[in-house]
Amino acid sequence: MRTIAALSTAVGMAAIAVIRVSGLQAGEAVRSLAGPLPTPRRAVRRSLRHPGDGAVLDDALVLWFPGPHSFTGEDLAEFHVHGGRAVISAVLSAILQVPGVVLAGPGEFTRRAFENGRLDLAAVEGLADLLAAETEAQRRQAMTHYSGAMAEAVESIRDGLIGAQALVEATIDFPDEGDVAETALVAARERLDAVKEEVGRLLDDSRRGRRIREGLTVAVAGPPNAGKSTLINALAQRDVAIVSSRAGTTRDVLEVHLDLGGAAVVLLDMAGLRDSDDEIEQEGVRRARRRIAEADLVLWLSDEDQATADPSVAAADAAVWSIRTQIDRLPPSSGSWRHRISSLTGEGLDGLIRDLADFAAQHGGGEPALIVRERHLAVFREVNEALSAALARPDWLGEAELVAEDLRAAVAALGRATGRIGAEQMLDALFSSFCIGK
Ligand SMILES: Nc1nc2c(ncn2[C@@H]2O[C@H](COP(=O)(O)OP(=O)(O)O)[C@@H](O)[C@H]2O)c(=O)[nH]1
Ligand SMILES: [Mg+2]
Repeated sequence: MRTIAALSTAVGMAAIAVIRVSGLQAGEAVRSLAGPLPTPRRAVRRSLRHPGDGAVLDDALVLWFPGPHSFTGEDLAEFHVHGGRAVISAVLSAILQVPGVVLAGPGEFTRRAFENGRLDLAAVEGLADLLAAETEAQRRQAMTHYSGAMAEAVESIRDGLIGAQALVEATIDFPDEGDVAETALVAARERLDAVKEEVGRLLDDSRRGRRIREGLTVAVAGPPNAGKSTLINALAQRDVAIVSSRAGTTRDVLEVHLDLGGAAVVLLDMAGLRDSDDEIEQEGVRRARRRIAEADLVLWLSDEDQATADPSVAAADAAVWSIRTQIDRLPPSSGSWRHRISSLTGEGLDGLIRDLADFAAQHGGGEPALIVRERHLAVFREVNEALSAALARPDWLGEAELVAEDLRAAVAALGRATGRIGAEQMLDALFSSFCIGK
């Protein structure tokens, strides 16, 4: 396998940049540029020289991690160089002159860590989430996955399943000892009940886990000119951290990522809901209605007292908060509103922010969850189905072989939570979500 090298820190001006090299030739790269290999895992200061003409390239820190005790499981070297573009480019191209060293592809360091058993699949996902984490809740959840929370949970569930399976299989092997078999099956069923309860608890918590990871979506809806965009801009000026905005066209849905007291909230600014002959506007309204249907919370904004919400809002699964806007211009005289605000004067905004933060903490905060991705959900649903199938069989004594088969299916499904799934495509997609150098 070829040795890979890449810049592992972000591109741009910085005090320090880290270049990593992993593979059989990593030691050779150190020797060519920096002289004898340093003591493992100790930073040493070296002049980096061009292997051809000996010209000094930079004054750097060099770290040497011999395999298998490195991030990738291979020999790995790190060069901590000055962060200028020309420095990085000179050092990297000198490293690439060492025979057998090539530029790494996206996620290739992490992929090697996975291939060499240094990280399981869920830990790789945790690392991807850690690099993408924008809020404290996301960071904590990603960190538990990176630290092996999934492997731990899987092991404890697997112990329960295998224990039950052994008991069931014993009754197949010794069919004549009826009483013993009955006792064994009762014990097996008890174990399975406990496992099923644990899996059910994890599944119940999965919505929250995915909300922490993806952010709670709050659709800001209302008729045109209700003040939707102005409210979102006003929130940006308040005590709320705007993490990022993903812009579309004005007719599209705009996502504004907020950090509300450590929880991720995605505000959706959307087209005003009304019937229109304009095709582009119709498309905007269609998209808005679709996002409303999937939102965790809908803010229905109106600057009129007698506004009826769009049917898509009434049909939404989510909670709907009615919000009367522009009260500085048009003081409300009636109507039952959860909040009355003016984005212009700021009246009512702090109350709305507090309410949103409480909602976010309740629905998308708290302790890290275990099921945080669609993939995890699919795995645990499959485990759950196999368990339910086993528990639903009326005659365990007569159907012991079938029960054992259900349990084998549950164990196999469970293995996919952390294991290698055969599906190369899924792995390719996961690793390409990393940048080059990760
Ligand atoms: N006086 C006043 N005008 C507002 C307020 N909020 C929005 N507006 C005005 O109402 C118009 C429509 O606002 P906009 O946010 O674009 O509405 P949207 O179509 O719902 O996004 C703009 O001219 C805003 O300046 C407010 O709280 N007070
Ligand atoms: Mg708008």
